[in-house]
Amino acid sequence: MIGLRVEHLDHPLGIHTRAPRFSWRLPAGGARQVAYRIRTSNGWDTGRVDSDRSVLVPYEGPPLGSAQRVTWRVRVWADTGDLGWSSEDWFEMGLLRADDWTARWIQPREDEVPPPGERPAHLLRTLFTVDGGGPARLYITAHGLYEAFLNGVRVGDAELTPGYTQYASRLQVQTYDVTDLLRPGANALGVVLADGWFRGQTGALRSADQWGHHVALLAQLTVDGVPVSITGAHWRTAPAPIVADLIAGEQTDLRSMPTRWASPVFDDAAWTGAIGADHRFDILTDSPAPPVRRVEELAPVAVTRPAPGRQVVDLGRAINGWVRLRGLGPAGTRVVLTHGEHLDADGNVTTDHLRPAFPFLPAPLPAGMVDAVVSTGRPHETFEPRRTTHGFRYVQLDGHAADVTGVVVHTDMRRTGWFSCSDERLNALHEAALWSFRGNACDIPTDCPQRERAGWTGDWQVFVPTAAFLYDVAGFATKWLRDVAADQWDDGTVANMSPCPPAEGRGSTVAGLNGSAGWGDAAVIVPWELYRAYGDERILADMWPVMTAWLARAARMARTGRHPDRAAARPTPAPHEKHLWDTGFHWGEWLEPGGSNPFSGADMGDVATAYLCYSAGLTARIADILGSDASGYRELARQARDAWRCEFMGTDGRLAPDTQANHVRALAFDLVPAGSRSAVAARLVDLVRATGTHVGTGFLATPYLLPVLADAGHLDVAYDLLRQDTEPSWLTMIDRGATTMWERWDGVDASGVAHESLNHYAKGAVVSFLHRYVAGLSPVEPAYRRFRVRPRPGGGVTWASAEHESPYGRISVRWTLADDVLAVDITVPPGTTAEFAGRELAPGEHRCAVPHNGGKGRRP
Ligand code: RAM
Repeated sequence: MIGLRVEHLDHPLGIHTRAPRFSWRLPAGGARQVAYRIRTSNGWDTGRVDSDRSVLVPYEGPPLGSAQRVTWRVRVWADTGDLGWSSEDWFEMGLLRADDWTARWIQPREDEVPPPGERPAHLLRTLFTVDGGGPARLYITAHGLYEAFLNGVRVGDAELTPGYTQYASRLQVQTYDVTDLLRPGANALGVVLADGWFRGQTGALRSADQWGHHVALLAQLTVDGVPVSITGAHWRTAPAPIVADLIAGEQTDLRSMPTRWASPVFDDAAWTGAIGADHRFDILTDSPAPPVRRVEELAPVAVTRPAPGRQVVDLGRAINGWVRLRGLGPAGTRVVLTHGEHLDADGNVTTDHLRPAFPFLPAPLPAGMVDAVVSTGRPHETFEPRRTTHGFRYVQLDGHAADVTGVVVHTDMRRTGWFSCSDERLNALHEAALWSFRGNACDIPTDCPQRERAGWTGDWQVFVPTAAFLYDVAGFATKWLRDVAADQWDDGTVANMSPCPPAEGRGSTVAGLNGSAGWGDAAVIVPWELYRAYGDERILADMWPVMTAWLARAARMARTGRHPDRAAARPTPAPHEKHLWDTGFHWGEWLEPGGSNPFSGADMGDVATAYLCYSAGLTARIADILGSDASGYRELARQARDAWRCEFMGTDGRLAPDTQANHVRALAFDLVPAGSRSAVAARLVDLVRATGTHVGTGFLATPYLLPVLADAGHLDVAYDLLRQDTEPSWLTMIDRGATTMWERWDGVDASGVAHESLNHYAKGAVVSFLHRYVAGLSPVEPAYRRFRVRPRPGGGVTWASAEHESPYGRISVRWTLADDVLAVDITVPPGTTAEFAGRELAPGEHRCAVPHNGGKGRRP
């Protein structure tokens, strides 16, 4: 057996899950599992279990204790015979109880706290001795961002720890194996503590101090399970010569950085004692996700000198992360780094399009993303700002021309999806969507990596199926959903973003913007998509209270309120209005070309009622899976659908509003009667053709546009839209040089001026069409246990291929079209079944050929 995993991680260290789930894969070949047996080092033995289950099998052994390390193996019997025992894998528990901590919270002395963006990081250190050497662990977390060093050596390679969560109720602790960093005798533990999300600027409002006014640290180092170093009043602290803020940037004068400050020999007599702090232990938790890491480095592709003393470095693509500088110049040389996604007409970096602007502010807020460093003049010196992040492609260096390496930073997820085809522009589009996701997966799924960097629910909801094809997002999305749950209001409102900083949540001046349809529905749609991609039922169970409270709120709002326009037009409510959700704030189709402004109070009942129907329907299916009563949700979906029809579908079958988005939703969410589908699709085609075959949808309907056209027999129109290259269209972005997806269709306009974010993955959800229709690979049963291969050639594409590393193993589909014959190579992993051209394919390699009518779109 291969690919042994615990939860969604490779041998996790420090988990809190009391019943971790085991997964394994069968070696490639034709096998199907018929039985398994799991044995753990703490005495759990399942014996032979006749079952084909190999994904997420829960541990049911003796209760697991704090810091307990467990090894496990699995033996599998397949239809081809006994496959024997796997090699050994392990997991280790974290500190599960508050009283496992003897460490106390500490904070550095801060007599005066400068304004956000200008605050120094702090150095904290302690000395301790060890005499014997057993396994050593560092359990550590912070209010702010910590970076730990043992005897001067950096602990681990995780970045931006402890990660971004709803700190009011969830704070992650990392567990590191530090056995190899300790030495007999004196040891020093040092920590750099910066503001991070906890206290630094967050979101478009640039709010700071969202969870507290002071940074703080909690750390406990154990050898053989016994604490040998803990945070407490004996720690020494000093401000660091580093000013760091996630949004503003990081500035340092390397000449002022004490050398060897994290080693035992350093004299910290001039530092001050740490202050004890009274922070919570009961909210400490683990992370179900892999950590953020430096995952890739990029060499510059071009360097220009638009002005004296200035150079502009082009990394060739937009990323999230930072740069590493070498060659910092003679002592005292200062270089200022301005990061951005776009150049102005003179070739300088511009961030004007990224500055948050609001009607209630006199001027747009600063874009930030400016770093600066002053050199010591020492050879081989480097600068790497690890306490900030930037969304950028270009970096402008003023003052000195240092050597630049781009550092790509995001959650270190496993890549699981690939696509390519004969059309290079479609490949470029796929690459842009992929990199937009990579640019927005920095511990949480963000809308954009430069402007507000917030975990907007709607953006992730529309993109999660695409992301789950490209990367293993199971742990990453689970972590985020825990914050969605933590952020939910008592009345069921789901916050716009998670983690939701208090300045944007309940009780804030913008509280009323939370709870929008299509955004809050992430509480239903994201768990559902994770279930589909990974077969994870527990996430459905965990999110059940959240999704049902969200639906109860929507149903209640539908029942109790009326949109003023409707009330004016129809003083007596029609009976169906009890299930029409037309009140509250909604982003609506958001950024729909020519669409209504959500702040105008326009009626968004068509969008909201459609989502009520869709989410209620999904919740009914989830109830079936969990063995709960689905009938109420099925009924709610039916009532919402009827209300939608009564209100938005005329007796002549025409839909209002007469927009692409409304027609797309009607088809995607099954809102119209079966007999009307083809007429609705025909009208959608008319609407598309009336715009000269241009996409007219905004955020919500865009992912469904091409699929509904293809499913309704208009594959040619779907391809025409996909390949359209005049604005608005996807390929306009590619032709204008986009390396990530833009927030707006006119992100860079015809005259080369940038508007808003150039790195928003939402519109990139179109690449699911490449996976599922062009290459033709889509899941039928959870975790791709059963999948469909149905290539839909068109648009002049002569070959396409997709690969997906599913929980059962690697699926691959590759087709070529020649002489009206579609030749398809399919790899079906062990334990799965593929559907192709009306046949069922067993595990193994298959080569199939079917007649094809020259790409006109009939099924092969
Ligand atoms: C924008 C964000 C996000 C979107 C919301 C409604 O500011 O960038 O993409 O979901 O607004």
